[in-house]
Amino acid sequence: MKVLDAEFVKGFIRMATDGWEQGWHERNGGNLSYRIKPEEVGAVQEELVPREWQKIGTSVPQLAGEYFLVTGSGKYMRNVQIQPEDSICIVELDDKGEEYRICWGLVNGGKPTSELPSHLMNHEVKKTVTNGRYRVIYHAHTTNTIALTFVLPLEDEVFTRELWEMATECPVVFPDGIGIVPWMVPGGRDIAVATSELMKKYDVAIWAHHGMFCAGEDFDLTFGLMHTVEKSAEILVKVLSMTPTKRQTIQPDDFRSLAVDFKVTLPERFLYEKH
Ligand code: 2HA
Ligand code: ZN
Repeated sequence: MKVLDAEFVKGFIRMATDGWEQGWHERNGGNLSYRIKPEEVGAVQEELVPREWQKIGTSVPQLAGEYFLVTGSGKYMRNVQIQPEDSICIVELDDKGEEYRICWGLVNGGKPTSELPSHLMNHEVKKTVTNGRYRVIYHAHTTNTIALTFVLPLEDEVFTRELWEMATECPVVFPDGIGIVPWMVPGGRDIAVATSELMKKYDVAIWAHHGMFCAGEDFDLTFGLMHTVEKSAEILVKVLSMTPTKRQTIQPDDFRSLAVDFKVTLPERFLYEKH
């Protein structure tokens, strides 16, 4: 089968396009990666031609030998649908999880996303803690979430609670909460380590003054998660633009009732009393 005919590639391209249409991917902002299933690799094997091994810049031994579909460094999310062979690539990892080689795509040259260390370290954590269920890592420059990192304290508890309050579905969609990475230089190992630490307990990590990372089982769930968090952030931005104080809101006991009916566990540390 041709790579571009594979369902996982079509799903990846649709997600990139959806993110572009949301306004989350100015210029070359944002990146996406998918940990490919062995049978999906097998189905497109005829088109895979390995190039030179390159250093990842970190070590992900739990991902040794795995294949990933990833966006290219400097490539525009806008162009993933229009020129997929130029914008995205399939990479294979070596048997130590320290090097990668491109096997398909980036036909005009280039490298995988500059955030490859963050993507792979997040994949490694999520593969381990979900028993291999999670396959998608998504980074976008979500406008309203970024705006909030200038006005809310950069604390997991505050972001989680404030975003839960803005839409009743939120605690059901991300019951484990949201982690916050303070401002750091993007692209390197340090921010990758900080983000992957948070991914041990959360599916969402916000990079202050930069954007968001989401992890999930498939494209729909991961995109839906990012969309839900960003929509909630948009409501909070609107509320804060009207008034510094809410007249009424969802209270801690309301969240506790919701948790019972929707069969989710909401950690008490997010249900603090406000003064
Ligand atoms: O340009 O979003 O974080 C890609 C990025 C880097
Ligand atoms: Zn970014």
